[in-house]
Amino acid sequence: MAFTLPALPYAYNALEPHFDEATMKIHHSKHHQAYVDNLNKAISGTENEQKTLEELVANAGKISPAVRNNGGGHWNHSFFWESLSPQGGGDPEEGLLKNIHDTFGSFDAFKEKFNQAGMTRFGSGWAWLILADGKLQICSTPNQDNPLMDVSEIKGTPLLGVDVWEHAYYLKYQNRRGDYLAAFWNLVNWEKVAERMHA
Ligand code: MN3
Repeated sequence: MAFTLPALPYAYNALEPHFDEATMKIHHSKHHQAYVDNLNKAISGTENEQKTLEELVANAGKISPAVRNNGGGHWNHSFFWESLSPQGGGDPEEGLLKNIHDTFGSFDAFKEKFNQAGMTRFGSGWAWLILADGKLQICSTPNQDNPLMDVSEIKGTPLLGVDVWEHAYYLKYQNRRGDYLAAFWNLVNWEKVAERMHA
């Protein structure tokens, strides 16, 4: 079963002015599409063709780098698009907000720590809010790895993630990763994040 590119749950220009239309279009239709295409190429004619994306990601350390990188790229981007919304931003719902307060001290302290994870990820990668042993935790991963992978230093269930590859922000923000992360908070789909936490 070949993997396919999921449609964005909103228009390319729907996240303006925070994430610009050109970046969203290239990011989804070129970058994400390439991960899907290269994943399909890498699994074609192998036993991995029968596996789900979740199975491939969970066994990243036992599969080829091409499947790990492109499978991770496909999973991470599909997750990222769903984490954003034109109606996003603001505060999370009460249960999630309380959990954030209890874990990080305050919502601002949480955002600062998450931003720091994104800022200090050298080169390309992702910053994450995860649920590990029932507790919220912030971490980051290199390249297209994620906390579901057996190879990940810190493992858990991703609740929120942000792409800090330059392709995610360079057109609008150039080298200003911090400005991109600041804009990201205006788009976070907290309903989706809470739904993942309660799942
Ligand atoms: Mn990307």
